[in-house]
Amino acid sequence: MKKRFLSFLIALLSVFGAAAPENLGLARKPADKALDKSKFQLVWQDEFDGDSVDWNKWSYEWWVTERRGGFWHKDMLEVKDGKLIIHSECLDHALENEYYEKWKDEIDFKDYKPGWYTSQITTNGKYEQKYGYFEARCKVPASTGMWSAFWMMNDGVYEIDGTGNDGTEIDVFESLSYNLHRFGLDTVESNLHFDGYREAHRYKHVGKYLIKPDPYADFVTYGVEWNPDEYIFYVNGKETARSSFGGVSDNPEYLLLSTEIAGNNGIAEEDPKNTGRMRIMGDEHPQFEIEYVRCYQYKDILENQ
Ligand SMILES: [Ca+2]
Ligand SMILES: [Ca+2]
Repeated sequence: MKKRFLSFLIALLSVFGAAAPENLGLARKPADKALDKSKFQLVWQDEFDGDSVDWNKWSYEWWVTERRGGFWHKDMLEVKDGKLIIHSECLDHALENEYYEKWKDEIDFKDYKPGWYTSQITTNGKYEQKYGYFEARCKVPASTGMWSAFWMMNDGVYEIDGTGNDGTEIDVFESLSYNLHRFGLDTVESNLHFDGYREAHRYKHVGKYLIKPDPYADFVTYGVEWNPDEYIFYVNGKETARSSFGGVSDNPEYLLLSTEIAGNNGIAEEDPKNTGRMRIMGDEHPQFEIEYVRCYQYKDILENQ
């Protein structure tokens, strides 16, 4: 009996042992390899030191109002105490759309309705960069169903050519996993996407990480190094994962910071992994707080320009 149980246990372990942790959706601890910042030079930054968003650096305007289970609205952005804050709040009335006349004829245009409001901000049209090191220091909202991210994009992401060379969505980090982990551990993750978001869409889950201190309670530094060979992801200056999946993007990309709400058609409902209803965990006004965003370029590249 004992022996049979032992062989069962060994069989079970070999099944789990055969799969990489990320394929099982399990979190892993960041590796210890430190980022070498000496090879970079700071070329763009926002420390959020003012009392409003610097619209010379950032852009809000987009025809997208409804986003999953909530709405993106400019009024949910605030710069205060040296930080950019993306607020999230459930409102019993629709906010006004200052871009209504401009965007109302877009195919997917939707009016604002009562519900969960949050926001996004991007450097699209203001700043983009090819290769380098990109870093943000932030604290993500501790709420099931809230999905905050620091990510990079360009229009080439939608071009279908079987590679990510023309553009890859680089998700430096995403907070998809608050209170969703089966062992009660909160994680963040990094992902890559290219060739649009329909049939040809290709995607790699680069990694999922347990981080100390808790990224849902404390500020954490997230970064990605991007060069012609690969993307290298960092948390608090330590390497977490690297990938060249699908070929590395060789087009300049812009930055985005955003929060999305679980659900569909503007109705907040289930969290992204269908583990339960949208739940605000102890805070009715969750905040995605960003201390700074900094972009660095390789000194080698700058010297050869
Ligand atoms: Ca700051
Ligand atoms: Ca492509």
